[in-house]
Amino acid sequence: MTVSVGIIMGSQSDWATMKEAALILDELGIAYEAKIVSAHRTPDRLWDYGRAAVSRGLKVIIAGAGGAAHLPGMMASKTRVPVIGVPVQTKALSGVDSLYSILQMPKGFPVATMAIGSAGAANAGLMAAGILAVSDPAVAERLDAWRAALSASIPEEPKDD
Ligand code: RP5
Repeated sequence: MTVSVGIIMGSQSDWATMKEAALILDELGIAYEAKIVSAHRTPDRLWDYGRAAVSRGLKVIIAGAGGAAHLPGMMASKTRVPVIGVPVQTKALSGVDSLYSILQMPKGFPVATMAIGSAGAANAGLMAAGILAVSDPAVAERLDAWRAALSASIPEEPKDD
């Protein structure tokens, strides 16, 4: 299967969050790769990844980082492949630092920014699936089924614990 989604993250420590995106893509049968690409610690790796993204056939990049989270924005500067940013929760500032670092992109280089933490990572997987579904009917069908199953799992009334 051709890899259409790249999941990149600034550190091994981000994987516990970013694997929520991977789990969603697994559920939807979407091929992806997961790589550590740090804006600060491995800037050449970031540049090489962004430069090759289009020619490698990547259709969406999910980029997660925490703190001074420059990875999603720098990747968006390097490739026209849509970048979905995931702010990783931090100990010092609870991920608000990550959120603001990713969210406030200047005009011209957008990053689709998700919520802080694991919900944001899972939603990044779903957002990537939605982008692919525009031109892939099989992905669209699986995504529709996933969404319907989630809705069906929600009870109409609360119950005591
Ligand atoms: C960022 O610094 C990473 O994205 C990570 O969220 C944060 C901390 O990295 P480690 O010190 O845990 O490697 O670049």
